[in-house]
Amino acid sequence: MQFGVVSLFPDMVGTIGEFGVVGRAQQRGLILLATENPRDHTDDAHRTVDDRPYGGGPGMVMKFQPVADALQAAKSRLPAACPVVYLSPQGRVFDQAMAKRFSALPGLLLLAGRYEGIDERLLESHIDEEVSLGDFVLSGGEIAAMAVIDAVVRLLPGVLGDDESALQDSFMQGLLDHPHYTRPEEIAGRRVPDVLLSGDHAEIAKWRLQQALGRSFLRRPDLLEKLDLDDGQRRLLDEFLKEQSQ
Ligand code: 4FM
Repeated sequence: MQFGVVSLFPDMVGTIGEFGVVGRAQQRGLILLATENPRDHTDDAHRTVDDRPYGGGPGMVMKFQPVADALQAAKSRLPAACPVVYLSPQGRVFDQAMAKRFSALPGLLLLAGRYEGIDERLLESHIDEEVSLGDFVLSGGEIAAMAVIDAVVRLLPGVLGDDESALQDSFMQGLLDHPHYTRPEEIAGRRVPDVLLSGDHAEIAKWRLQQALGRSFLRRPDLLEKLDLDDGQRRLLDEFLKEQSQ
């Protein structure tokens, strides 16, 4: 899969390809990451990419032309029909389902803005989808673009090993993950739950599902409401809540 990112800080975006899962995916040729800087699409001596907002007020707005030209240049080096995604708090909230949808595409072109925003006419003429990581304000879209790329890359075939890909299951099922433990068995009087030491893999799987259901109910009831629990899951959750209340 090919990713393009239009950003005034291309070196920042490039660092995602240096580490961990995404780094390995890039080394192995499973993804291509290319950046395009609007500043390289200016023709004045100061290489101006921003201007004052019409109507006044504080801050600056990204100029139409350098961003439009950078998007065009990035597009020309990506597969045809790559959607252009703008990262901003005004967008639809990113989730695992959106990551999965993006992961089926041949490529994705992400626009990371800076300053107070981009000229609205860019949204109308050049942007297919506006996406938000959540209800908070970053200093620019780069970290959001990097988060989207990271979440998408881990879903691409062959990127995660067999061990790692099992880890996807919990959130992929729409639930929070279960608790994790490693050695030693006891830390300051806190013991690893007995079931995890039992070697009974069916019981362990049941306990993990129960923990995932219970934590989702307590911390993220919105996630559980989207699911249609079967009788077995319902019973596990009821049992969790009964034990919780004792
Ligand atoms: C976006 C700053 C555009 C400047 C931002 C411009 C954000 C978020 C975010 C800040 N992006 N989810 N939340 N961006 O805060 O995606 Cl021009």
